[in-house]
Amino acid sequence: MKTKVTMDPERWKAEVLTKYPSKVAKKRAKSIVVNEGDEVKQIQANIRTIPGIITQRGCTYAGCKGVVLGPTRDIINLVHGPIGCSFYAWLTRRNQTLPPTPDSPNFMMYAFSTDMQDSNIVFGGEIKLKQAIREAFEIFKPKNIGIFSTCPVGLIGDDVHAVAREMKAELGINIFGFSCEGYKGVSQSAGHHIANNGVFKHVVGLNDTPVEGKFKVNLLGEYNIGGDAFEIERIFEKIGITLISTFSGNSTIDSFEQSHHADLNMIMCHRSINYLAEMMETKFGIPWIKVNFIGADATAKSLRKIAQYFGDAGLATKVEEVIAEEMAFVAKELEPIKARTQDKTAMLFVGGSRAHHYQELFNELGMKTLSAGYEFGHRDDYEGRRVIPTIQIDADSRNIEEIHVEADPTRYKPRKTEAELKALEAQGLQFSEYEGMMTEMGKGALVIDDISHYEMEKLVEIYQPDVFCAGIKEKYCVQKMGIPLKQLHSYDYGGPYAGFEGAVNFYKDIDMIVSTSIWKMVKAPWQKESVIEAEYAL
Ligand code: CFM
Repeated sequence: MKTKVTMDPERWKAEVLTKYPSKVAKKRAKSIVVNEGDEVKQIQANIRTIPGIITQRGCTYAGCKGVVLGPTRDIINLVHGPIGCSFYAWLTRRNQTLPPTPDSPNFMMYAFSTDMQDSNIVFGGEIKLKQAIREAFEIFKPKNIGIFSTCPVGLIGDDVHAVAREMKAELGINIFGFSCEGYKGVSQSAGHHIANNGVFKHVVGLNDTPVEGKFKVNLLGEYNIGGDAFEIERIFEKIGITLISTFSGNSTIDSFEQSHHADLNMIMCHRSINYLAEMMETKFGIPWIKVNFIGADATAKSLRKIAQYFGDAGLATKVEEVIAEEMAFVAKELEPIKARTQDKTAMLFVGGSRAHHYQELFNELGMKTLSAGYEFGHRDDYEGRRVIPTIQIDADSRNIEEIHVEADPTRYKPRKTEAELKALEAQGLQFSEYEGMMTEMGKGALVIDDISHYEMEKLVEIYQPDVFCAGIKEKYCVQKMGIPLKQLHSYDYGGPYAGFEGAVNFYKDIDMIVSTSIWKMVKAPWQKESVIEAEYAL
């Protein structure tokens, strides 16, 4: 077994910070925290990346168009902007969808853009936007069109909302706009919030036709990367849980319109969608709980929470039956793998929830998470929602509309009485709560927000994890350092990793990754043979 260099994490932090100019070091120091274990320390998050630092982050438009609305198939997501922004968002996120019939509306394989040119930037792009909407309507006859603003749209002042209203009246379909210009926030996180607001204002609750089912739920913050939603749907169907809508993996606008009929909202990715759950609770009276279907144990735990909430003996029995059956399969698959993965180490730097959720799967494999962080999580995603009242609202956050929501005069219906909620809480079911990543991480783990490329290289160099989890931008840099990288945004075209079958897929993939030394054997040409160097002679 290889011996690993271990450096005290506080020393690692101090050494890394010495390489920055003093002002930068002071700022970065607050975003790098050595986890205490019992007491959660404060971490700085959701602030601007320091110019010049290579960040993992994406833009606000990516969070709105790509992340939240991207996986919804029956809407034309029209990008108002230069073509590059569309190309960037075109099927790069690997969310899958399954239309019920071959001719059900599905526009996900297309990229729609107004393809703004210089003249549109100078003279305005609203006319071109209207033409694009008419053209898209004529060709595809969609029931819904969403307009997504890219940076220049905000800079020149095109009013996408006015265009949306005008075209909605002209064409008689639902059309709405998002002011999700890339620069609107410090990361994609702002785009999530803007998308939540838009979907809530323009879609949720439009269809009052009742939905059949005894246990009706919505799943929020599940985006069907690599088919995750299909596995979760399989489990729900097996149990008899009616999933009205997933925001937004394998989803339709039609299902969002009926989502207010659910009796429980479950949040997977807290960062991207907690706003919608809060607003639906205020307006319709639907309580929300935090769940996690990444990890077999976590899946079982989440299913038990659903059974506990509904308090139905038949449902509870069925849940236990399904867990027993699925876990028998999981345990059988895990056993031989765990012998190889036990005590190996991992690092996770992804988005705003997976860096936390995937630690569950590594725990199941007997692997230790040495370091983890989000690209754009907020303090509540690290420290738990209890810190929300203490988070200072800065100008960047104020930039994003907070919509005022009230109870719907006719449709608000509390799903449980106060006494019932209290009783459930006494049994350990937490409502409107997320405890964050840090409470579940070990003492001494390095928690780093918006990690810089330099910090990532230093982590890999010093701690030599057996696997580093991040995205495509990090992949080849880390692998060139001899450490395998597993993409947790796209799954490297593998997956699903959610639920029980997904957990087994993940065990197998990680087993292969940590059991090979191939990346250590790969040497760049200049590392194995002499090279000729030359200089310019002036
Ligand atoms: Fe939520 Fe996501 Fe994530 Fe996210 Fe994302 Fe994603 Fe992600 Mo890539 S919504 S925060 S903005 S779980 S696209 S499906 S994988 S960074 S950790």
